[in-house]
Amino acid sequence: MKTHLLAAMLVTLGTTGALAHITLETQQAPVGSTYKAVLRVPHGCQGAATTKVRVRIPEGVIAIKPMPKPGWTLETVKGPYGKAFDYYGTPTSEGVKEVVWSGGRLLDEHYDEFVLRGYLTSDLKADTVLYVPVVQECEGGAVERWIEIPTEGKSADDYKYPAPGLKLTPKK
Ligand SMILES: [Cu+2]
Repeated sequence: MKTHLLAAMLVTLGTTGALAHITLETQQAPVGSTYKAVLRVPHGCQGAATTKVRVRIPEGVIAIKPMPKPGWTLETVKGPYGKAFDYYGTPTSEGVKEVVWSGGRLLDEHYDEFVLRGYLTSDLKADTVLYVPVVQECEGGAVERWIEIPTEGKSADDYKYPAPGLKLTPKK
């Protein structure tokens, strides 16, 4: 009886573990619009508590404003973009390229969300998927890199650590 229960639990954990990746709450948005990215962190690193979440801002996403999080230190890394993007008539050639929340402690058995806003420039291609690489660091030095970007013909399901994806739709 006990063995059965344990086996069933292991099967369940295995399944949810594979499905419970770091994902974006809203997985579709038009180019040429402001997008609120809610990153869902459903578990730690194989049982270890999450202590840092690093988000790399993809090229073409500008005017980033991360939401501060109580209990976490918020930092941004700024730098030049590959080109100047139009931001409501203002050419914008540099800005936030990475957002880091650190110093908190999100237990493996808990769930949390990390939020930022950004402008999806019209230079981004509609009808493609924009991937947002995220690195999750945990207690004890464990790291989970959600940075795998599916090659053509594959989907996030084909990967163990897919980057969260956002389907870009045509400008409204
Ligand atoms: Cu997972």
